[in-house]
Amino acid sequence: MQSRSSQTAAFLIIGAAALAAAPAFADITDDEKAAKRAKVCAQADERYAELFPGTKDDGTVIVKLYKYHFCPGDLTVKTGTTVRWVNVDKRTSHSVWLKESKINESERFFPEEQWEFSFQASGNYPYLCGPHWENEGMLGSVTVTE
Ligand SMILES: [Cu+2]
Repeated sequence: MQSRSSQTAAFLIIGAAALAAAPAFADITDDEKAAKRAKVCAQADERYAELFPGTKDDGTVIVKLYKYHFCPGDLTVKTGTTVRWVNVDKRTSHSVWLKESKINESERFFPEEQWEFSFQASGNYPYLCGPHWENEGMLGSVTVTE
């Protein structure tokens, strides 16, 4: 039988590993972040093509959600454009929250689900994923032009 002290030691080690893992996104340089984003977003494009083959271009702009990234992270569209956020992850649910614009957070949406918003006024719309912005840095922005 394990002694109480070895159980405590094991618990502390797990705790330290969790702490070390949590803010990993903040410890890498901007160049490393950009390289990681490019890699993740290339995978997201492949996932989208697999999951939604032959999707017609109806003028809606697609943002994929994959591995704690919005792909693309920053987007510029014209007034009146609908943006569709599509979760192409395998397990993780996400949300889209245009918090600074005082627009309610979307429902959490699961792999292969989506959420849309039509931008009717020009401006800059930063947004975040409710469950992942803080620990994973899952953030994006839409710039809407006239
Ligand atoms: Cu998320």
